[in-house]
Amino acid sequence: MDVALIGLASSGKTSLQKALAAGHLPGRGGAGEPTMAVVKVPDERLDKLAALVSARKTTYLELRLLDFPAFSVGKKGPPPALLGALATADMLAHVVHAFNDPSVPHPLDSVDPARDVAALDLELALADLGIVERRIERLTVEMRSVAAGARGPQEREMGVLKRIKEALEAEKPVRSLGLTAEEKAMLSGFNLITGKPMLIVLNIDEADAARYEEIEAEARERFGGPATGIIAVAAKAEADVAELPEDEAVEFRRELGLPETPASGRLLQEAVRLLGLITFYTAGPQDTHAWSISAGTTAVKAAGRIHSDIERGFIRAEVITYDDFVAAGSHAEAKRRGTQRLEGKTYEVADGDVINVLFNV
Ligand SMILES: Nc1nc2c(ncn2[C@@H]2O[C@H](COP(=O)(O)OP(=O)(O)OP(=O)(O)O)[C@@H](O)[C@H]2O)c(=O)[nH]1
Ligand SMILES: [Mg+2]
Repeated sequence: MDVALIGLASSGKTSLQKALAAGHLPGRGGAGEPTMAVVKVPDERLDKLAALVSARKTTYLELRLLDFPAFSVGKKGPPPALLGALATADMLAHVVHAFNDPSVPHPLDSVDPARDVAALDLELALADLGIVERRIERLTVEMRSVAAGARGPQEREMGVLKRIKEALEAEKPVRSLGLTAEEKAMLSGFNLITGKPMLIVLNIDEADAARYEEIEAEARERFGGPATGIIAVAAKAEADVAELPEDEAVEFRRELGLPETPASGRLLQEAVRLLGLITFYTAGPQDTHAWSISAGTTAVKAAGRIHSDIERGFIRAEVITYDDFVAAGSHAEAKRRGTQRLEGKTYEVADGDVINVLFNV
C-alpha cells in the first residue's frame, strides 16, 4: 500500500518521512521521482504473539511512504505530472505547516492550517473535476451511438458522474460522498484523487506535542469527515529522536517534552484504518506474521495472502481470537480449552484472528 506525503513547500514532508522510517534510509527515487521509504507498522498484538510462541522472526505490516515534491497552490497550481503521480497512491497524507519557527518561512507568509487544508483540497478537487468533465463529454458522444433503450449502463455512469461533478464544484471531496461499492467500482478506472482516504498531518511545535490529543480533537471538529483522519505530530523533533538508539531516545523524548511513545505508531495505525484494512495473524516459532486484508475478506482469500498454494489447497482454517490466544498461550492449549474454531472457505476473517490454515497441495 502506497501513502503519498504531500503538502506545501517546507511543511515537513521529508522530516515526517524520516520520523516514520525510524532511522532507516529511504530508497532513492529517480530524478523528479518521490523518495520512497518502506516502514513497518508497529503492532503490540503482534509483539505479544511473537513473545508467546518464541518466534525467531516477527513480520510487521508494511506501508510504502512516498515523499513528493512541494505542492504549489493558487494561480499556477500544482504541475500536472505531480497530480498524475498521485493517481497510483492508495491514500494521501497532507503534511500541514502548523509550527511556528521564524527560520522556516511559510510559502504563503503566515501559519494558517485551515487555509492550507482548504487550498490543497481545492487543487485536488479541480484536478478531479477536469477528469470527470472529460469523461462526461466522451460518454455523451458514446451514448449517441447506442439505441435509446440500451443505454442503461451509460445512464447509470452518467448519473454518478453528474453527482460527483456537483460535489466537486461545491469543493466537496469524493471521499466524503459515501459512494456504494458498485459506484466505486464504476469509477475505479479514473483514480480520482479526492476519492482516496486522506490523513491530515498537523506538523506542530514540539512545545505543543504533549497535548496532541486536544489539538487533534479540535482539528477533527474542523477538518474531519468520512475517510479523513487527523494526526498532530512534531515532525522534526520526532525525526531527530528516530535516529537515536532506544535507550537514548526515551531520555531525549522526555527532555524535548515529546509524548512517551513515538507518534509514528499512532500515525501508521491510523493510516491502516483509513485504508480499510484489518489484520490477521499467523503465530509460529519460525515466523509470527501480521497480514493485512480488507474488511469482509473470506478465509480462503485470506489464505491466498499467505501463499497461492494455500488458497488453492484450502481445507479448513483453525481460528482463535487474539484474546483467546493470549489467554491460552498457544495453539495447542486453545484447542484443549475449546476456544479454537474450525472455519470453512466462506468464513469472514475478523480483525485480530490468529489463523492456522489446513491445506493440501
Ligand atoms: N521548528 C520546526 N521546524 C521544522 C519542523 N518540521 C520541519 N521543520 C524544518 O522545516 C524545514 C523544511 O522541512 P522538510 O521536512 O524538509 O519539509 P518538506 O515539506 O520536505 O520541504 P520541501 O520538500 O522543500 O517542500 C527544515 O529546515 C526542517 O528542519 C517542525 O515541526 N518544527
Ligand atoms: Mg522535502
